[in-house]
Amino acid sequence: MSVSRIAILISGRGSNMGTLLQACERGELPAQVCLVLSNRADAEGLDNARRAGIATACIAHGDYPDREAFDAALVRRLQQAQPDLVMLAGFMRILTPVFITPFAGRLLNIHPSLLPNYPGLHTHQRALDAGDSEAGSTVHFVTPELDGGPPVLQARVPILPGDTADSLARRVVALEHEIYPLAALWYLQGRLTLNQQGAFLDGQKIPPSGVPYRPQDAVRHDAADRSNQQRPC
Ligand code: NHR
Ligand code: GAR
Repeated sequence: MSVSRIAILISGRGSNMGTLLQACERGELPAQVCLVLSNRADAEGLDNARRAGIATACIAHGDYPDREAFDAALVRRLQQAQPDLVMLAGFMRILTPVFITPFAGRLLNIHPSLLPNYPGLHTHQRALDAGDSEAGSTVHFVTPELDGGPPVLQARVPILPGDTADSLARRVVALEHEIYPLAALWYLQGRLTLNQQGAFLDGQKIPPSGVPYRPQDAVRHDAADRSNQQRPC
């Protein structure tokens, strides 16, 4: 398979970005990260990307008069990098069709809830407040409807007694580090597509909550080893 180009948009820590970089470096993804783009100059993830020798850019939303002008600047910079796939990884600005239209069908987000539950912000606190027994994360195609694009892949974690939003976020993000590279692999292999009817994996319509994640499908060698220990074959 030829080497594809992934662009990643971040606003903060960038731990999901880090696992995607690592998967590319280890050859687990047939891709290179062609650009890491942040809307915040102080995003921790930018430093990590620079240290890894990845091209980075910062486009500060405050420098633009409105969302559309900001989005147009993002599009211009991204188009220079010629990505095959654009991945939002903790990117915190709502995007308008000015951004989404040029990348429709090759734009993914990872959202820390069991979509369609809890689109938007503060997902973990909302799950705790509702007394839910499970939380999780969903990879979905991005459309103009916030966190409303077709789900691709979903992982669940239990909510445990004494959990706080922080403890729950830690449990969820550990699984995000497995599912986001896997969704990227499916996309780069040409197995994952979006059309007017929704999201498809291997020609099959993906269910409304996404494909349920199975640890044995993990891209990471060490994650796969762990699941083999749980399920000897
Ligand atoms: N844009 C569109 N059109 N569709 C989606 O599905 C998007 C999107 C932009 C970002 C990520 C999303 C998440 O996973 C995402 C999905 C930011 C907000 C938000 O309210 C909500 C959801 C997401 C990202 N942002 C505030 C805003 O005014 C700013 C909040 C802040 O800066 O802290 O843009 O959760
Ligand atoms: C992740 O849990 C991601 O799902 C969530 O923020 C975290 C980012 O972590 N995304 C959003 O809340 C988007 N609004 P990271 O920066 O370490 O990858």
